[in-house]
Amino acid sequence: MWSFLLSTKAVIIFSKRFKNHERNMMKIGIILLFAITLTLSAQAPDYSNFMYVYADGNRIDLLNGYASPLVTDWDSDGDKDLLIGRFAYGNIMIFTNSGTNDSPILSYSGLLQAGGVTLSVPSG
Ligand SMILES: [Ca+2]
Repeated sequence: MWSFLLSTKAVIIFSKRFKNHERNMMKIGIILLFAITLTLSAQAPDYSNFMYVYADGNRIDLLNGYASPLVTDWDSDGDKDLLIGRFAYGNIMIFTNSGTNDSPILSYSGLLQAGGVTLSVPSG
C-alpha cells in the first residue's frame, strides 16, 4: 500500500508537465487504480472455524433468515447474555446466561417485550 501511495505522489509530480485534461484523466486513472487496489487487498471472511451456540441444551435455531446477535449484560447481573435480532420475524430473542462469561449457560427467556407486548418491526 505504501509503495502505491509513493508511486501516486510521483505520478502527481510528473503530471504537472501535462495539460489540464490530461491531468484530469490521470487523476481519474489514479482513483480507479486506488479503488482496484483496495478491492484486491480486501480479504474474504473465513467462516471455516465456526461453532454452534446452545441454549437449554439445544443448538439455537433461528428457524429462518438472517440474525443480528448482540452480546451484552442484558439483565445487569454481571455476566454476558445473548440477544438475537431475527430479520425474518422482525423481533429479538433473549438468552440469559446463568454460567460465566468464559463458560456461558444460556437459557431462552422469550422475545423482547415492552409493557407486555412483543416488540417487532416490519421484516422480510
Ligand atoms: Ca447477564
